[in-house]
Amino acid sequence: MRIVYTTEHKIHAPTFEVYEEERSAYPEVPDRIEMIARTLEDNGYADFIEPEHFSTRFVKRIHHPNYVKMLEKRSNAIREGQAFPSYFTRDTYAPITPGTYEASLRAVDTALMGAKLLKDGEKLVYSLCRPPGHHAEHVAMGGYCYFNNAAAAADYLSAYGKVAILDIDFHHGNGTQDIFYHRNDVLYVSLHADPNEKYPYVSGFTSEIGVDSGKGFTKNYPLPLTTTEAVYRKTLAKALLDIEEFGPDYLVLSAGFDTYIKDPIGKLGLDIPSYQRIGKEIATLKLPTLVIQEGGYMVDDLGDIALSLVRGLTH
Ligand code: SP5
Ligand code: ZN
Repeated sequence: MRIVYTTEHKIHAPTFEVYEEERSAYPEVPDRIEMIARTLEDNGYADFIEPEHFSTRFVKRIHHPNYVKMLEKRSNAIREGQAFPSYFTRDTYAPITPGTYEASLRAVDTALMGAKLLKDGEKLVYSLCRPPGHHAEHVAMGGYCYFNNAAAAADYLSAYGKVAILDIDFHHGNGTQDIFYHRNDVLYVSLHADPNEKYPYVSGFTSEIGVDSGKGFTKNYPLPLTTTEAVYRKTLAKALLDIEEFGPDYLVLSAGFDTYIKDPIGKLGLDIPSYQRIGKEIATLKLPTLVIQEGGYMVDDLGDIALSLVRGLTH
C-alpha cells in the first residue's frame, strides 16, 4: 500500500472554533495526521510518497474559481490569528489562517496523487489529507474543510472510469454530495449520524437522492446515535450493494474515524477492531481503492484505528 503524505499540512493550525458566544479548542489538529503516519510506519506500512504539485485547474473543476481565489486572497492577507469570509462559508467551524490556502491545496495534491497512482494501476493507496474535505461544497467551506479532497480525486478518476465514493465519516459529507448531486458518473453513498441530531443538520437525509440525470446516484444512510457495530455493518452491507449495482471502476473511501466510541465529537458504537472488520467488508468489492483521510478527533487512538482499517482492507 502506498501512503501519500506531506508535512505541509502543519502550516494550517487554527486555534479555536466558535459557536454562538462560545470559543473552544480547535479539534482538527496537525497531530491527527502525524499520529496516523507514525503508527502506520511503525507497523510496516512505510511506503510513503510526497505528492506532486498539481495544477489548480483540478480544484477549479470542483469549486467555483471565485471561491478558490477568495481563499487564496484571504489566507494570504492574514498575518496572524484567524478570520471568516462573509459569504463563502456554511458555518463557523472553518476559520481561515495564514497557512490555510497552501495547506488545503497540498491536501488536494495529496488526494490527486493517490488518484493518479490508482489510475496507473495501484490497487490500494492511502492519502493522508489534512485539512479534511468532505464538508467543502462547490462555493463554501465549513466543518474544518476548505477544498474537497475526495471530490477532487473522484473527479480526476472519472476521466478514466466510473467512480463510487463511500463516505464513512461520522458526519454527512454535504460538500461531496453537493459537488456530484447532478452527476451520474460518480456515485456518492454515505453512512452518518442522523442529521436531526448532529452536524451538518441540514443534509444527509434519505430523501436526498440527486437531481436531474444525477437522480439515484446519491444515497444517504442516516444512523441513530445508539448505533452498534452490528447495526453499522448491516447498513454498510446495503451501501456496498448500492456500489456493486452501480458497477464502478474505482472506489474513493472518505474515511473519518469520528465514528469511534471514544471520539470527542462524533461517536457511534465502533471500537478499534471494528474498523478491521469494516475494511474487510469494503475489500470484498475488489475495487482499486483510494482512502482519503477525513475526520476523527481522538488523537491518541487515530493511528490504531487507521492501522485496523488498513489491515482489513489488505487481508
Ligand atoms: C471533517 C469533520 O469531521 N468535520 C466535523 C465538523 C463538526 N463540527 C461540529 C462539531 C462541534 C463540536 N464542538 C465541540 C465543542 C466542545 N465544547
Ligand atoms: Zn466528521
